[in-house]
Amino acid sequence: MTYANPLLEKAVLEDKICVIIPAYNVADTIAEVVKGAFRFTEMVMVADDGSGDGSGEKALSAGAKVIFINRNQGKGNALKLLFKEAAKQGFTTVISMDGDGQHNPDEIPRLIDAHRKNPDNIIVGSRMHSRENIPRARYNSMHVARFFISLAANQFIEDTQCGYRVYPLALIQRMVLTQEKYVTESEILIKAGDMGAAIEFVRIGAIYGEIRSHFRPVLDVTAITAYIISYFPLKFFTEAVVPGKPYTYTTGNLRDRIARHPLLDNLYKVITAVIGVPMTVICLVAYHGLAVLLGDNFSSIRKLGHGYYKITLAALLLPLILVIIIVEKLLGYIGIKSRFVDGFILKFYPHLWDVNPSSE
Ligand SMILES: Nc1nc2c(ncn2[C@@H]2O[C@H](COP(=O)(O)OP(=O)(O)OP(=O)(O)O)[C@@H](O)[C@H]2O)c(=O)[nH]1
Ligand SMILES: [Mg+2]
Repeated sequence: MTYANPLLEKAVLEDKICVIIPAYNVADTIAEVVKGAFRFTEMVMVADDGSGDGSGEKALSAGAKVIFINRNQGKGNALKLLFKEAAKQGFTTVISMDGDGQHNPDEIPRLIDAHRKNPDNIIVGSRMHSRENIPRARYNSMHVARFFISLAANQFIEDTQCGYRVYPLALIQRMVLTQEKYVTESEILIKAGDMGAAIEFVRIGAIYGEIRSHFRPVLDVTAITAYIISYFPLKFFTEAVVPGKPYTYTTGNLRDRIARHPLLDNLYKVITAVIGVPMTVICLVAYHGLAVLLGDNFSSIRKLGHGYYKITLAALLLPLILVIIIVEKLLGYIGIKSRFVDGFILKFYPHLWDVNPSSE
């Protein structure tokens, strides 16, 4: 095997890093991605999730170890299987990447560099600096998601929706992953950040264009949003009554226990979405009222230094955004192009966090 950089070879072998790729109907691109990854790692593992186009076979011929899953069960399930398999084989860190050609393997060394500087951190590729290369609706949903995920994770994460990441497996093993499909990756960031782990970003290229996506803008964005909203009540209840405690996630906490039962999990998501707006107002009252008695409650919000009102506003405006998006879509059908929502999102979902200094 040849390595682009001989020093890297040593780094990879010492750190026991492997590349993992969840794959679903990516036969056109997977072999190139696997071969590209092999330039920097000694092991590439692919989870072929019931693809009907021979993706798994293509990955096998390119030299990857392939886990074949009979029936399609989503990206989250594939990632969880890959984490387990990597740990079983003695790897301590994994680099996850997409198999559809959106992640350039030549950027692996930059991720490994960041990992070597801070081996306990999660490193996430960020595409948010290249807004012009990202479809408008996708960029808007990424911008809103990052506001709420950063809030739950107690730090700014520039791109919360990118699957090109470095995960220390010891950190992953400290959390119970309860969500599926595209929600799992958001769940990981929220739980890691809310346990006190640092999440860094490394800027990478944003590759869109002709690439086919399985991401369903309405259903998958709704699923991610529903989980984030359902994560908040326990976090902010804890923060409201326990001063100086910004990190609230503990393995198998009440939210995890609710998620053990899919029906209960969905019911809880519906209830928290419905009571979301009044809860935000109750939190506002507790933020000011209980502070008189408890001092530094809601410490994750207090340490941002912007007060509570920007967060209240962002939460309260979420339903309005949905309405504006629907109206803009309808206007589009009769030939009227409106981009009002873009400015609205930029204004009301601001960047409130200090940036982790080791990030680019
Ligand atoms: N194993 C598995 N992998 C999946 C599944 N859905 C998507 N993937 C893989 O996850 C990666 C990202 O999937 P995409 O559907 O492109 O989602 P995305 O990149 O977040 O969305 P876009 O930005 O719209 O491309 C690709 O490598 C897919 O093959 C799935 O159901 N099972
Ligand atoms: Mg994609």
